[in-house]
Amino acid sequence: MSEEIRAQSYVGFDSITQQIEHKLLKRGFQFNVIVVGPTGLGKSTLINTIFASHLIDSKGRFASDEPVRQTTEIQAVSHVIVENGVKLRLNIVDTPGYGDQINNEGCWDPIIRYIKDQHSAYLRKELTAMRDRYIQDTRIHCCLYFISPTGHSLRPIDVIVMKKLSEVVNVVPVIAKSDCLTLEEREKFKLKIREELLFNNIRLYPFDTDEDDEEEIALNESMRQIIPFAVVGSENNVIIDGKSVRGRKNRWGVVNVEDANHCEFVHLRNFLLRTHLQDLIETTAQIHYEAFRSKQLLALKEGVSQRPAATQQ
Ligand SMILES: Nc1nc2c(ncn2[C@@H]2O[C@H](COP(=O)(O)OP(=O)(O)OP(=O)(O)O)[C@@H](O)[C@H]2O)c(=O)[nH]1
Ligand SMILES: [Mg+2]
Repeated sequence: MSEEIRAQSYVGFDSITQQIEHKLLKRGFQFNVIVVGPTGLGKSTLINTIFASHLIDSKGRFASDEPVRQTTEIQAVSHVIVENGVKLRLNIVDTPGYGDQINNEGCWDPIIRYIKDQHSAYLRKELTAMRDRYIQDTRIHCCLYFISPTGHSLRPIDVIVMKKLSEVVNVVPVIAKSDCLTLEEREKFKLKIREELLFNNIRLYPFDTDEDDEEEIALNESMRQIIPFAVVGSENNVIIDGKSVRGRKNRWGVVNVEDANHCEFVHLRNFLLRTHLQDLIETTAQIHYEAFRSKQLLALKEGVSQRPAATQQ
């Protein structure tokens, strides 16, 4: 085709990408994260560290400057954060840590129930005759699972809870308080955890799909080489080389949370917000919610077909 003919036949549908972008920017995005794990491992602290610069309260100070308190109930907090005109509605669900009781049997039930309840609420809204144009999405897109920095192996309860969670949500494991481990201990522990996950047949996020191109598959593979992220959280700043940075002082020195040589906090934040945000949202809808939805609808259908004919109309 000559240039001239091509120019004449141009109708402009390639602008659809700008049209979509315009709509999406107006609508904004929703991202819901839950933190789960044994008590006192720094779940509340890490969440505040990830979104630290954004979670400024009305008095202009960091919202959680007050001392961290033990979390006693499942608690969802919403924030709207904006970067370069992109609006992200963030739901952060903090959960009480478990592990204090001698018998921890069933301690994960309220968390699984909470995640399923969000699927159920979405399904109900989807099934109403006059459904909303945009259903408010409270489905959990990512579950950060906190592993204790023992340096040995996963505890039986970690295996049970991660297995249960991975059936309903994207699970991303992190080694909490990794400043308690030396770099060698940390690497050994990570290998051990990966082995144990494999042994126990726990399939964690990210998943490769048929749609993924080579680049996406390579990115996922490189993430699997890092996961579980060895993180350090802090709500306070420390002075390093004359600069105030988010960090912790311990017996051996100072840890700069944002320094990739000190811990993998930045890798985790990039993974959640820069590289896998959209995929976490999509995977939730296409895999976890879809499985829930089809199970519910099939059960409903079976219920109907088992009812006596007279009551079926
Ligand atoms: N060394 C070290 N301490 C940390 C880290 N993160 C948090 N802490 C400390 O650990 C304590 C508990 O932190 P929280 O964030 O309350 O822990 P949590 O997991 O939310 O605890 P629960 O709500 O009781 O389940 C606090 O004193 C934190 O300062 C970390 O990365 N390294
Ligand atoms: Mg807490």
